Amino acid sequence: MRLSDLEPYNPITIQCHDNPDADTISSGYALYCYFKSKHKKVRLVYSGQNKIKKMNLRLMKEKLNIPIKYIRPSQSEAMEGLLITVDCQYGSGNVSCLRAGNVAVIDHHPREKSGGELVRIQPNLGSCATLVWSMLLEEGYPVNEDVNLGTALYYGLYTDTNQFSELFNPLDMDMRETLSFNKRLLTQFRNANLSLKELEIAGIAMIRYNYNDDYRFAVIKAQPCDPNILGLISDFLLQVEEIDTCVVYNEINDGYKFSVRSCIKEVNANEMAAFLAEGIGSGGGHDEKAGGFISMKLYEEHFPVLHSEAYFNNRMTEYFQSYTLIFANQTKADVSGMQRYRRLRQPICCIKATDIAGVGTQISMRTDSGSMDFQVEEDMFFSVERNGIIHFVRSDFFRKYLSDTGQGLPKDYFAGIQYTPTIKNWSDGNTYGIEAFAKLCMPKDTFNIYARRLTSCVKVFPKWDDERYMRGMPGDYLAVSEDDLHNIFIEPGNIFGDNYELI
Ligand SMILES: [Mn+2]
Repeated sequence: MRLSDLEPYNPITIQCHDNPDADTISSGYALYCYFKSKHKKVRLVYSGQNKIKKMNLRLMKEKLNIPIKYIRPSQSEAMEGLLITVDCQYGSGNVSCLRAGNVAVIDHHPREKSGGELVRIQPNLGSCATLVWSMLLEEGYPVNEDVNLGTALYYGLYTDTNQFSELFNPLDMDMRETLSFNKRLLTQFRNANLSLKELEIAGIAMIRYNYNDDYRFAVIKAQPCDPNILGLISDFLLQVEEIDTCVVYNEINDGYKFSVRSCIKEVNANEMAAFLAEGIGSGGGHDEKAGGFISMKLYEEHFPVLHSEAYFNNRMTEYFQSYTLIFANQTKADVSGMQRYRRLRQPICCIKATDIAGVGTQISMRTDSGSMDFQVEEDMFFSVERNGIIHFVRSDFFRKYLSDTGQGLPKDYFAGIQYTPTIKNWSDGNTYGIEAFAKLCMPKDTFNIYARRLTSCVKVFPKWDDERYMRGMPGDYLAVSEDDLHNIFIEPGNIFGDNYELI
């Protein structure tokens, strides 16, 4: 669904979720601006038991002139025209149900109900603000001419991603860098983020930790509060000597919002967050900081009688029991039970860093499957697979196994993924499509491996990097180079058949 699909309707009511936060307000406001520009009769409303009280939100409303109005849940006569729920889904527990003939949903939470034509849900985005921003751009709306709107959207993303620390989606990053916003106002909002009550909640939460000494993790449940407190507590917890990883969560907006932290190289927080939310929500982030959201409805369907504290503790334990570790430097692979494969001569996208910019330039490469930030060095190479996975390729490896075909990237190379990979050059501020620098390379057929399909999770610290592991899940392949049994690595299952053939 695009915004232009909603233009036939008039009047239009935009509804934020109850107990609105900065994200729902900014997303609603952006829609308000859009439909105003289309000369619609628009209202921006919220309902529920509580009116907006928090100082940062009151400031936001006031300083940015956001015309959001409170309406009582009881006074809801059937809505004329169209009702759009934003940052929430019509019929969910966190949004008072206003009666309406036509309903549209724009949200970044896990989908709770199927059906509905006027629905746009992208649960992997850090904020709903990002989703609305991208929808405005789709219609050519001049977002950057309106600093108030830019400030609102920026603050929406800022608060929904724990001050950007849990932000990981490439589109979120693009928005963060592109918006024009008022810095002074943001500082003001930021410094009115917490109330004294929330200070107390943070303090109480910290003394009620749950500690697992087998796996050195802590779990904390906080009372309902600003989600930024979850990040604050979890950052603090990691400084405790006995704690390696932690999850801090609370119940908010009809679900559980949580922050995850890890300070050990054996656990990437983003994977732990995804594991905690698997099947009932969404989670992600970075190696050290990540977060997520679990839908209450889906949680109750899956775990009707399980207390949330038990869920998080069990699930953390399961996480630690779910994988085996391989340190390739110290391990000579046992290839019995493995089969021999030849790497097919399938072209692969490669990039030479100095083709992008001069040595020393700061670069960000972004795809659906992650991002890579680096400083350009002489003789530095990357490969980007069709599914968006980026690998750093050592130059001696590049020369030994790959040759440049001299051709550009075929148009359909990234056809299977959503976000078309980009490269950002931080010295000139420009963003480019990856194809501008891509070399289509061909593997030399000198590369044979032993491999076996995994039936459980394995983390391999490869020979060339004992700080970062490659993770293999059931269905992926554990692979070993034929000529070096210490060269152990993971090949993703979904593209293994395209890249290798049995010898
Ligand atoms: Mn949100």
